[in-house]
Order: sequence, then structure tokens, then C-alpha cells
Amino acid sequence: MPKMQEPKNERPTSLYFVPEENLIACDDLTALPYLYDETVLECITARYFTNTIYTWAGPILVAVNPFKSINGLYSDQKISKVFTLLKEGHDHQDPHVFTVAGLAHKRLTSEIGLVNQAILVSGESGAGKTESARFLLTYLTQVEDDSSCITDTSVLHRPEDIKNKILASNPILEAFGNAATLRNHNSSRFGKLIRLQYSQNVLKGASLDTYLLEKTRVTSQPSQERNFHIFYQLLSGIINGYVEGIEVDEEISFNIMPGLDNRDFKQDLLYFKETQKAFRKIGIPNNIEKDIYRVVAAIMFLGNISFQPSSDSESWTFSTNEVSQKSLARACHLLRVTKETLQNTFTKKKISVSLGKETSVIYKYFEREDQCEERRDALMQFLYISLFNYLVDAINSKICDNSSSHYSYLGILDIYGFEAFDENSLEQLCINYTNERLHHEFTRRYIASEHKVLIEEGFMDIPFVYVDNTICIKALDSPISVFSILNEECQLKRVLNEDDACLRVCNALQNTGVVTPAVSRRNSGFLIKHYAGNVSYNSSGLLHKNKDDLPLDVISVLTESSCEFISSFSTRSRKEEIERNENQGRKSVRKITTLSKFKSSLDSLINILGYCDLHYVRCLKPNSRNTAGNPDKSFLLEQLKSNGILETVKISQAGYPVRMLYMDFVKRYSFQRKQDFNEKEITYVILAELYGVDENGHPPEQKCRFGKTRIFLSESCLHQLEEHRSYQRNIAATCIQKNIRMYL
Ligand code: AD9
Ligand code: MG
Repeated sequence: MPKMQEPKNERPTSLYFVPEENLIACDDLTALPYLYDETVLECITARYFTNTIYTWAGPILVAVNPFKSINGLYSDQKISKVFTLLKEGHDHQDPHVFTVAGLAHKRLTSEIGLVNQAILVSGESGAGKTESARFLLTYLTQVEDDSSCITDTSVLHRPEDIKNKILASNPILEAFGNAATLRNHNSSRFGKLIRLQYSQNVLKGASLDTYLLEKTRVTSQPSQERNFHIFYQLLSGIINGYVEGIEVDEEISFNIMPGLDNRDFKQDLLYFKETQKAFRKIGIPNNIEKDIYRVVAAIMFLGNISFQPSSDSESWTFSTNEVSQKSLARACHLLRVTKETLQNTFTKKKISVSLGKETSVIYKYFEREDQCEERRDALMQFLYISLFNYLVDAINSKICDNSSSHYSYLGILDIYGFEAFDENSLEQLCINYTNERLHHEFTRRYIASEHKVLIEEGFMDIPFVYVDNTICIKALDSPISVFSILNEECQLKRVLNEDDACLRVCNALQNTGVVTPAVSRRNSGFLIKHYAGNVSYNSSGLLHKNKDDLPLDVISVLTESSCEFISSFSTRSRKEEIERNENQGRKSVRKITTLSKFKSSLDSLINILGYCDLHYVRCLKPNSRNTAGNPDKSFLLEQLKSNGILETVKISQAGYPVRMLYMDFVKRYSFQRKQDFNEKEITYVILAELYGVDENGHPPEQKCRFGKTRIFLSESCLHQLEEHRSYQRNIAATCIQKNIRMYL
């Protein structure tokens, strides 16, 4: 066998080395003749300018947000076309989000790989994750089982109840979980995994898991951002007479609802009607729908309640200002509780005092206004998160099929991308930890395994660099880590000191090389070197958010509600806390922190993904202004690096996407007996016959490389081999037919 040469991949002197039309035509970045950051960028942007927003990066689909609608891109005809291509075996042909859905669907029923599938959609805020997830779901709910090849689009939209219900879950979750932010007018403020359940290739139902709803937004919104959509939707519904039993004064403003100034409710009203329709489609009873609106309105009014010093000036009471008084009355009416109940909860706290064997309860009035406000906010957040959890459970009860435990599933994960703002807090810590874990999974499952195979096959010459983020994950969640220290601080019975806690984190983890002290303009904190970049976390609020202290007497307000829907929130919360402690094998009831809760939900997510074949959609934002047609190259490059696309491209190209054991290759492509050769030699002969040999005497390296046990093939080589194979088989079939006729 001739000695193999290293690939010639010299850096081009000019990017124009690759003509633009070639870049546009190149629908897989791994097929680029020169692989540099610049060529990858040029290719993506050249395609973007021609409205070609999707490109493969080996096994990953790269999607650049067009910020405009593109004619026919998601039409029924497109679904049919993708379906047909996949059915005919052209798996890697059309880079499109429907193709990813179709491939996952196809793998679900094939015998290779794992049975369950998951599509991971990632990217930064506004990159198009939720839209992509929606299109994935559209494809999967429209395409029927494998037996119906849909060339006729009239078979689409079958009025099947379960599919409609699954689709109806989206507007509900978006109304309650999305908000307009500076980065995205419809930003998801929670992570979501929907798992479609299949039995014998037929969609039977779905189950939904959600992660870390940003509940602080209920009570305070970053400057120029809005609260969750439902508040605005409901207000427009009430004002326009679509909701019974809730009154608001036309001109009233709500403290928790910034952005009401222009009072243009048209858009919100349209969305409200959509939410209402979705409730009905999914089967939420009318009386429950009313209760849901009542809770949302109660939160709006609670946010307008303010406080003033009492006449004794040693405690606080409700403010006498008109807005506050009216809002208090409306909130009490909606929650079905008395003013005294709220007064007792917001202005004083219950303390248990032990005297010998006896325990008595005393009340201590708050001395500061912010203490009363904190209690009010805690109640508002608790109500909202309880409502959100209720909705997720209600949706699950309507869409999940529990009649069998033998379903295979196809999951779609729409989860927050890496975040690095000027000021970062516990939310960003959780979000970036999620991305570390998902990146690790990706590295472990794809990149590292590719590397291992290449080394085993003797390709030591292929340069291979990837970021192994194990150290960072350990620094975040091992027994001595950022999480463990922040959790410990929350267990201690002492006043929280957030600066000291951050100092402890820095001291304990300085040897890791991943955590260093960070001092921002206002507070101290720590900096973490994430795989996607450095992020400074602020000490302010870190422990409070982690402790997530919800005083029992705040929850118990709700037990006093005469409305069963509302009082059930407090019973449920207690039950869940006890169950979680039991699940975690705790003998005593320990404080469950935000981080510990979040880590365990992420552990179970990673565990679910462990049983799935993974598919990736990486969404890119073309620019930070959210405008169509203005790609910002350095902005794109940052994203290409942080979500691992460049790494993948380099590895896929180096590694050749198709590989086969020589034995399998010979079985599939050899039609004549070549007895004097071994399988590797036969493979050589077949490929040399197909392509000829170069000056070194072996088939061209762009097409194939010979490993120790297997042959590595390019996508185009596989395609040619397949064509050659069907040609040979046709000839053989014709011969057999002739012989049969002669014989008979
Ligand atoms: V966030 O992390 O939830 O803040 P996403 O989910 O990544 O974010 P989203 O899917 O909401 O972003 O997309 C943002 C906006 O981009 C959408 O509201 C659309 O206006 C626009 N978009 C996204 N994808 C497409 C598309 N394929 N075609 C047209 C799109 N517009
Ligand atoms: Mg989103």
C-alpha cells in the first residue's frame, strides 16, 4: 500500500481564492477547501445574503436568524420535499431545520444507534431557538407515520386531537414564560424540553419539562424590559371586555408592568385571544381559566400596594394613597383573602419562641419599609411560579400518554444560551452552568470520540484541538466548588454576607485556575473562565437568590383563601418540599437552595440525553440590533467559537464523516471476487478503479483515507459509491431476469 500524504491545506493568500458562488453553493462547512475562521464566516454570510440561512457543519445544522420571513422556507411543500428526500435516502442533502426533525424521526425507527432521539437547539438570546423549536414541532406533528409519503399536501393538517394539543402548549408557555427584553421581543425566560412519545412510529403524546423560570422578573424588570407577556395580554383582554369578573380603571398604571405608556393594546389583544384559544384547545376548563386570570390580575394589583409608617412610627402599615388602597382592595377580592391577612403577612413576621418544653408564637413588626416590600414581592413571585408550575402540570396531564411505559421518544430542547452581561448574578450562573454541561456532553459524545477513533486508526498527523471543560464543571459543582460553598453559606444560621461568601469561593478554588476574584463597579464577586468566555459574577443578591427563602407565613396567606385553586398552591408547595427532601435521602429537613434544585433538574436532563441520539441546531444571531440583512462578522465569529461550531467543522473535515470497517465496505461494494487480496486491499482496488490514483499511487485524499481497521470516506465519495452500487445491482437484476426467462 503506498504511503499516504498529509492533506495540503495551506492558508490562502486571499479569501477570493474561493469564488463566492462556490461559497454559496457549499452547503456543508466541512466541505470548504480551505478551513479558516474567515472562510467559514465568508461562507455563512455569502449564503445569508442569498436568504440561505441554513448550512451544515458536519453533523450540526447552523441556522442564522433572518429576522424576516423568507418565502416558502417553511411551507407545506417544503415539508413534503424534505420528507421525500429523506425517504429516498438523501439524509445530508438539504440543510434545513425540517431535515434535522426528519432525520431524528427516521433514526427513531431505524435499527442503528439509540432508540430515543433528542434535538438540542442552542444559541444566544434572540438567535432563533424558540422559532426553530417551533418549526421542528411543526414538521414532526405534520408528518405522518412512515407509511404515508406526503407528496400530496392535502394530507397535511389532519385534525388529530393530540397534535393540536401539543401545538397549543406553545402559546400558553410563551404567554407565561416569555417577555420582551432588550435582546429579544419574545425572549423565553425558562428552558424547555418537550419529549414526543412514539409507539410503533405513531405520535401518541408528549411530556414537558421546564427549567428555571426567571421569577424575579415578576417583581422587578431590567430597565427598558417588560414583564411576562401574560400581564399585558390579560390587561388588554380586560379593557376590551374579553374577561369577566376583573375590573381595572382605564388609566391605572401598574408598577410591575413597564412599557404601558403608549397604551397600544392591539398586538397584546391578538396574543391574548391566541392564549385563550390555546387554553380551550388543550382542554383547560372554563372555571380554571378564570382562576388563572384572577391570579395574574391579583399579582398586578399586589405590585401597586405600598407602605407608610404607622401612627406609632415604630412599624409599617398600608399606604393611604388612593392607588395603593384600591389595589389592596382588588388584590384581596381576587385572592379571596382579607385585608387583615395581608396586613399581618406583609408588616410583621411570626417567630416561634421556645420556653423550656413549650413553644409559643410571637409577632415582630418590621422596622423598615423594604422588609414589608420583600414580603409582598415574595408572595407575588410565589403566586406566579405556582401558577406556571400548575400550567405545566395541566398541559402534561392533557398531552402525556401514560397508557404504556414502552414509548420511544423524540425530545426538543430549547434552552437558554451562554450569557455574559455587565452584571451577572445567580441566573447567569445557572444558565452558564447548563451550557457547560451541555457542551461537555457534546464534547464527550462527539468531539472526543472522533479524536479517539482517529488516533486508533493511526491518523496522528491530523491536528486536533478542542476545549475540555471538565475542570470548569468540577469547579462549579463538585464537593468543594462554587455551588457547594454558596449552598453551605445558605445553610448556616447567620446573617448572609455575600462579599465574604464570594471571598471564600475565590480562596477555596484559586488553584483550579478557573475561578479568580472579580471586582465590579459596585460589588465584589468572582470571575469564572467558562469554555465560551470569562464571566464576572456579582456578589450582590447571590446568596439571597440561592437561599430563595419563602417564609412559611407568606405561603400560609394562601391557605386562608376561600378559593380552592389558590389555596392549593400552598399545600402543593409543602408537599413538593417534603418529597424532594425524601428523594435526596435527607433525614432532616434541609434547606433546598436554588442551586441544589437546579443542579438536580439538570442532572436528570443530562441523564435523559444519555439515552438519546443527539442532533444539534446551533442558532446564530446576525447582529446585535436584530435587523435583517446586516451580518456583523466579528459578532458572528464570537458565536461560532462559543457554541463549538468551528471546532466541529475542523474535526469533521479532518475526520471524514463516513467510516466503515473494511469488512463492511467489501460486503457492500465489491461485486467481483478478488481472492488474492485482503479486505483492505480490495477496498483500495475499488476506490482506485473509481478515482484513479495520484502521483503517489493512491486514491485522492480528499475522497478517502485508509485507517488501520476502517476506511474513512468523504460524503461525496459515499454518494458516488452508492450510485455505482445501484448501477451494478441493476445490471445484475437485468441479467437474472433474462436468465429466468430463458430457463422458463
Ligand atoms: V431567547 O434566548 O428565548 O431570548 P431565542 O429563542 O433564541 O431567544 P427567538 O426564537 O425568540 O429567539 O427568535 C427571536 C426573533 O427572531 C423571533 O421573534 C423572530 O422575529 C425572529 N426569527 C427567529 N427565527 C426566525 C426564522 N427562522 N425566520 C424568521 C425568525 N424570523
Ligand atoms: Mg426563546
